[in-house]
Amino acid sequence: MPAASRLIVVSNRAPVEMVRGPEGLRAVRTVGGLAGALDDALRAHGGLWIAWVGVEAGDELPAGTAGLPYPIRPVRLKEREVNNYYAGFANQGLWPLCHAFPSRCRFQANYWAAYRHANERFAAAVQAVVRPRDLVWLHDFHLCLVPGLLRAAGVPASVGVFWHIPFPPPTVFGICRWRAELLSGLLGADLIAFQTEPDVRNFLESVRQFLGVPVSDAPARVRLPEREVGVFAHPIGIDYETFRAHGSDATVQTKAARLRTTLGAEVVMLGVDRLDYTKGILERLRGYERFLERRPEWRRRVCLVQVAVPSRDRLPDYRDMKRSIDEAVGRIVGRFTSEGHPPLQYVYTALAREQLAAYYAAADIALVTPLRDGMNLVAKEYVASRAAREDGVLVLSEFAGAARELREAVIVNPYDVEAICRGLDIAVDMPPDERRRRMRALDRRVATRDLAWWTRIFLARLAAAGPPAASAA
Ligand code: GDG
Repeated sequence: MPAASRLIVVSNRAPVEMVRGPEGLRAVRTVGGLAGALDDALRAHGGLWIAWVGVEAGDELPAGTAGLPYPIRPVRLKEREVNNYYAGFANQGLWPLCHAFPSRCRFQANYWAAYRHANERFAAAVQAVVRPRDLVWLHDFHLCLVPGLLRAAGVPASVGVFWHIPFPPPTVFGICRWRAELLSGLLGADLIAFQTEPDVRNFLESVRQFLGVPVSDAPARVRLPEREVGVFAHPIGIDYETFRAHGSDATVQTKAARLRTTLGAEVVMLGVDRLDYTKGILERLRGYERFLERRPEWRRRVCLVQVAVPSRDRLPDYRDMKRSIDEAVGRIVGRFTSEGHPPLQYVYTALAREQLAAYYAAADIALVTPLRDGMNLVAKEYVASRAAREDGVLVLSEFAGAARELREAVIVNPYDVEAICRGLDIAVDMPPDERRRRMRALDRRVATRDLAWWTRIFLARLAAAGPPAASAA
């Protein structure tokens, strides 16, 4: 890699958030695995991060802000722009579309105009700092038009995109009337990576159908008249060592033991999700309710802890879903509490990292049953947290990207209440030997394909995919 090559990470949200306090604006570090991995890559390459930081900030948050080893260039967006671009086109258009919930999609012309405008802002921010040979790494569905804008401006850097969420089949993607613009925008990149092979196939098929551009499968690529765009499946990993270390940390273990005593259950089950309809929380609760109906002997002995992190709660779909979940929780607790033991604990808040680690450590069974998910990091984090102990059962949706790698999990169809219930039967009845065998196999995969592996491979491919100036030397 050329020495002069810097890494420019571009994402909708930054690894810091500006918070207004009594002394004015303050930058607070947001926790998250992705930021941690990119920190290392940014330290190694040198570079910066371009993102929207929540409120108006200056032109640059210098290295050292909130402990970050690199500067952040905030993209300025007005509140109304954010509402229409982010809450509107991204969260009410592309998010349900890509997760195959077409009836939830709201595609409005003012949302699209704001999306275009915001993408122009992001592209301008890149253009203001980019130098020949830089590697520009764009993240996710908020920025589809940025690669096309950079290409049109003749930016001499390698441009790569990682798409974190699923890419739907053309029958679904085609519902969006701006499908051609979105695809053409993405094809401004040199390299586009998705979580799984089916996402790659869906993307290539959409390009073929809606743009009439030839595509090839092996290796996957789009054959534009003047150049090729590399496409590949690259499942995101987690910061394995940190989660593994947490899992055997004495303080975490003490907290986990205390948690188990409070819950008073022989078997602890755990769900951890952003409160989002794609995560299948309601369907999971129904499956659990069915399990308690069918296996009365377990009512006194089991407790499901469902952690739901508040998310997008100003959107009507999210508020309705929250109400339905509250009702289901009330019903299950009301129906099945016996001798003062409720078989369900519902935690509607974001937990501190160490507290989350204690929940992972306390859980005999993790229920990760999204209706559709790009990958699902919770599944991998649970495995890493239980690895040292070689015990624990993962019940995993067949529609999570993670199911393609984590085949030793108990795989269920999250739309089928009976299937979830059967999955829970298998999990509670699984003998220790089988639990160990499966957990070891899961652990091996999560350990080898960790976040550092993921970053390294993506950046190596990006450096090789770009214009000659970027891949030379
Ligand atoms: C998108 C895609 C893809 C959760 N609760 C708490 C908490 N978390 C952390 C988890 C995990 C992360 O949030 C959630 O990651 P997921 O992968 O499950 O889901 P999305 O947020 O939808 O992420 C997804 C991912 O991008 C990466 O490519 O896997 O498919 O949708 O890391 O640990 N963290 C803390 N407290 C909580 O209460 N601190």
